[in-house]
Formats: sequence, C-alpha cells, structure tokens
Amino acid sequence: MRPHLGVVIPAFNEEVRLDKTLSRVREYLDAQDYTWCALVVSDGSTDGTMSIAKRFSESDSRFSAHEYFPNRGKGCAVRTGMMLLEADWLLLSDADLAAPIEEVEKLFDAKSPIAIGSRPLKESNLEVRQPKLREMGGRAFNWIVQRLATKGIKDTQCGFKLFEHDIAKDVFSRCEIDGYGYDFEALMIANKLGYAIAEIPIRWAHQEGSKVRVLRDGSRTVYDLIKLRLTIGRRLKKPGYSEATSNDSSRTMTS
Ligand SMILES: Nc1nc2c(ncn2[C@@H]2O[C@H](COP(=O)(O)OP(=O)(O)O)[C@@H](O)[C@H]2O)c(=O)[nH]1
Ligand SMILES: [Mg+2]
Repeated sequence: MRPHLGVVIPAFNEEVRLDKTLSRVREYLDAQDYTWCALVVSDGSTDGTMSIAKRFSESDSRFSAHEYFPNRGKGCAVRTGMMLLEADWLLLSDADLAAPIEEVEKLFDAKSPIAIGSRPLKESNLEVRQPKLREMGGRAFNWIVQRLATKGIKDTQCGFKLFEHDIAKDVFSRCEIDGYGYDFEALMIANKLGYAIAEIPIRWAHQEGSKVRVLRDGSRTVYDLIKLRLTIGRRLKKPGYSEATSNDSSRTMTS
C-alpha cells in the first residue's frame, strides 16, 4: 500500500545540512500516526550529498535517493521526484527545512488538493526574514508573476508545497521548466486544469547557504516566465500522467 505522505527533497551540494534534515524528517514523521517515505533528488552535486542520501536509504527503507547528471536545476529535480515517488500526498520540502517539517500538518488541515506554504500572509510567522534586498526582489518578482501567470497567489516560490497524488502526477507530467520558474509553472498549470490551491500561512526561517544566484537565476526565471506564457496551451494539451513515460538515464537507489 502507498504511504500516506511522500517527501520530495531536491538537493544540490547540500552535504552541510542534509544529514540533520533527514534525521529531523525521520524523527518527526516517525512520531505521527501515518506512514511516510522520503526521496532525495540530486543532480550533479559535487560534494557528499549523495553519500549522505545513500547512507539513509541503505539503512531505512522509507528513504530513497535519486541522482542524475549533469545539473539541470531545482525544477527538474522537483519534477523528477514528484513523478517517481508514490504516496497519497506528495510534499516538496527544501533541504534546509526553512519551513519546519511539522508545518506539513497545516497544509493537511487545509483539506485542499494543493496546499502551498506562504510567507507574506498576515498570519505567517517569519522567524528569520530573508536579506532585505532578496525580500524586496521577491516581492517585485511576485508582482510580475501574479500578472503573467498566477493571479491571486501571493507567494509562488516557497519551497513547501503539498499535492494530492493524482494531481501531483497530472501537473508535474506537464511541467518543463528546469530552473526556479517551476513553481509558477506548476501552479499555473494546476490553476488552468481547475485544481483548487490553498495558500497557507506557515512558520518559516530564512537559512544561510542559498543556492540562488540572483542575476543568473533571476534572468533565467524571467525568460522562463515569458516562455511559459507563450507555450501554456501546449503544456495543457500534453497527455496526463498515466500516459507519460520516463526515459532519462538516471538511477534510483533504495535499500
Ligand atoms: N537537485 C537540485 N536541487 C536544487 C538545485 N538548486 C537548488 N536546489 C535545492 O532547492 C532547495 C532550495 O534551494 P535554496 O538554495 O535553499 O533556495 P532559497 O531558499 O530559495 O534561497 C534546496 O533544497 C536546494 O538544495 C539544483 O540545481 N538541483
Ligand atoms: Mg532556502
């Protein structure tokens, strides 16, 4: 039987924090009364990320690790994880646990097929804010995204999102953006397909060690946003997940 919750953790050169993160995920989820699994997706990490992920997957069957080369970006890793992992609910969680894993209960409580963590809401609890410039840049970016892609969603970019199984497969099988633009791509597709999205205030603490390179990733994301606007029709015409096939030359390791 499928576990109740599956956690997809994209990880690029995360050796510093991954051990602590996976230990915390296990500690918290083991204390809950539902079954769970977790998948680390690394693409082209050059540090000890995969050996940490493999150590967990070899000693605990709830964990698995997936790796491919070369590096393609967070969007590709999240999409790959969402398509590979099997659980009734699929949670995207960043490897830095900026949103603590226990916040997943708030997303479950929303009782929505898609529930996304959100930082700018009045009730959100930002324990540590992002640096001022990044926060302002994020707001300006979100203003543009709301106009071009996801009207009404205040925070598309938070790395903490819960999808019901079939909806995750349907949405991510139509996604194509490899970089950070995957967030608004997935939400725009979900919106167009008529899936309800609940935006939920969460506890969140900015963590040092961001992988975002503002100029490089910012310009790539704006390019992806414009391209998405021009190609959204084709994304929606793609067949749903049951017909989707996977053919990359990657490998998954489970114990
Ligand atoms: N597999 C993979 N994960 C990535 C990549 N870029 C970022 N990530 C992961 O995405 C998550 C968010 O990255 P982070 O640097 O914390 O972004 P920020 O919190 O928005 O500054 C982390 O778990 C990263 O390891 C990538 O190219 N490949
Ligand atoms: Mg982060």
